[in-house]
Amino acid sequence: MAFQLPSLPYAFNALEPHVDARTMEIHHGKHHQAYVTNLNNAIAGTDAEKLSPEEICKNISKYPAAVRNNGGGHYNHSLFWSIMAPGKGGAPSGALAEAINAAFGSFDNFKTQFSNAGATRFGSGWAWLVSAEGKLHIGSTPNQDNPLMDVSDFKGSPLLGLDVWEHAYYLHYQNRRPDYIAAWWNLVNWDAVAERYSEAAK
Ligand code: MN3
Repeated sequence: MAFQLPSLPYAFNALEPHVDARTMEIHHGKHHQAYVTNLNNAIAGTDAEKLSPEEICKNISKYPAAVRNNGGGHYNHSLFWSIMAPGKGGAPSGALAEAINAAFGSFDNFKTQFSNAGATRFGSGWAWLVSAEGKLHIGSTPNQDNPLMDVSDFKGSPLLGLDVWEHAYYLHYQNRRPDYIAAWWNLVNWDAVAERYSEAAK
């Protein structure tokens, strides 16, 4: 098997009350697992088995839809688990905080714009904070697309991603996507985001 489901770095119930245990169990164990399984099936016997998810995404126009959907799904969810952690939230510091202030005026403005990108993404998709040519940008992508993909209208190095598919929140929040987004800020692991920012700057 080329790709494997990464284990969650915390327990299913660790993100409560903001994201409930049952949602995490299904989201990680069923949804993410299905992306991994379907990606492996879609690339079986091809050269893509030797590539990283990043490399596949950057050349996604060369692949069939099954690779775009499931390769994106695998990359996006792996990132998503890694930028959340229990007892986090708050605000970034250091170079990332300065870059956010420079791009969006203030951390509060950034949060408002990012929340809005997630809330207004029609149907299923993701909200993103990316770094591109030394500047930060907020945007969103449909389905399991992401800003690494050569087919995406919105491009950059993903620093922070928010899953706004209904499967990410419906059990607990039903149709109240904005409530899910508001609660999710309590989980953002800014240390992990800052590490991605410094990697992207290299
Ligand atoms: Mn999801």
